Amino acid sequence: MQIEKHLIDEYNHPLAKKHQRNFEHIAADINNLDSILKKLVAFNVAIPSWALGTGGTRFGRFSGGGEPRSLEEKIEDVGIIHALNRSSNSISLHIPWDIPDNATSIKQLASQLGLHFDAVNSNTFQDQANAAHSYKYGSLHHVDKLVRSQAIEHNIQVIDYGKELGSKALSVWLSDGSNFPGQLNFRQAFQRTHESLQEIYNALPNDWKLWIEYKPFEPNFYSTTIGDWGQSLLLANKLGDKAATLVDLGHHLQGTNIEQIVSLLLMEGKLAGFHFNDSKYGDDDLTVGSINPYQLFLIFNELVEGMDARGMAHATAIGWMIDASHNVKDPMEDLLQSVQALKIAYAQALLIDTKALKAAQQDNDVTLAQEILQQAYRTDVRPLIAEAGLQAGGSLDPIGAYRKLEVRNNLIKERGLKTIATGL
Ligand code: RM4
Ligand code: MN
Ligand code: MN
Repeated sequence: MQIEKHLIDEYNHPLAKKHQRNFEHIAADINNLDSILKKLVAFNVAIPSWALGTGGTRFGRFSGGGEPRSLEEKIEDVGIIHALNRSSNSISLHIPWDIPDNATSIKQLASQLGLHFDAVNSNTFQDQANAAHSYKYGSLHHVDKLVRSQAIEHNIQVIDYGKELGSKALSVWLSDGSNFPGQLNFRQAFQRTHESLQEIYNALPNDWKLWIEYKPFEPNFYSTTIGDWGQSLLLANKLGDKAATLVDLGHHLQGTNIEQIVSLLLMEGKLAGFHFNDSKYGDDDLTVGSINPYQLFLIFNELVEGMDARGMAHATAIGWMIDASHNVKDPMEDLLQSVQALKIAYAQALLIDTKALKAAQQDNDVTLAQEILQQAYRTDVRPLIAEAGLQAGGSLDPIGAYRKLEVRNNLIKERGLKTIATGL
């Protein structure tokens, strides 16, 4: 299924007047309106191939209908999301959940829909059918060289798939760790991980990056071999310029100051990008901005400030991606909500009066500094997002349009009620 542009225009039409009123109201107070709108139009967030189906927990999974049955159908779903919001122009593949058997036709389908391929993700946290060795006790950190070699080979194969599709980064998340004290020698596990990553790094094309993700716990509950940003950064520094740290918002212990981590990684030129989601307790993989939108805004504040300080192009200098799991919502509605939340946080960060903030910091005027940040955060920027979407050819209200056009019902008719997508 594809959404034709005229259907979006027809949907927008009756909403246009009200939008214009709201937009003019906010626009009146913004000096650099054009530049903000341009940045919002340029901003795109990659959709993970594993998040287009219903997610589950270890207790169960309640699939919805019309889930994509193949990689082609996943790409079509991203095409629908992108047609509605014009801010989701790429897809990130997880292999082997989504193997691009025929790269040429896959690429062609994607480009017809205005999409390209973001980072490719390897998977050494599950055993694959017919694999010679098991990852029960880890992969790149494993005590057995044969297991490590199998995991290294897999990563190199993922790079090869990515090359065919035009990806420019390999994203590695390891579940390697230990469940009980005494199980592992931390130092040696880390050194083996470094050696394994070095082999993978050596296989990267020159214009590629290696993104190293960290996570404090789960599926291992005592230690994770790349457990935090310090460990990831240590590896990235040892490996070289092509390696950097990937921040998944759900991969921190409660109360962690993620925005400070982001600021320092940016300062070091070592922020690879993001897996956006939200969480209340752990790696909950909830809709972006659904639990703690203020934290998201503070992260975007650091991003805008830190990227501007280094002269980086916001839209392209790092990887922007969602990593979420939709257990009770329609995955596409959830993804539309997530992208919308990201654009809201970004727009609010762009509104911050940076000059005044710097002066307040210099004067140790704590109250004023907070006022300046919250002035931006408390601005309803939704008319700006709607205007940017409209200018880019999308819908004034992506979820409203998705529902009005009965996308899910159409997909159920096309694919059936009991389809199950590969993924989380
Ligand atoms: C992990 C991590 C990875 C993702 C897997 C599916 O918790 O967030 O990025 O690939 O889940
Ligand atoms: Mn992740
Ligand atoms: Mn995760």
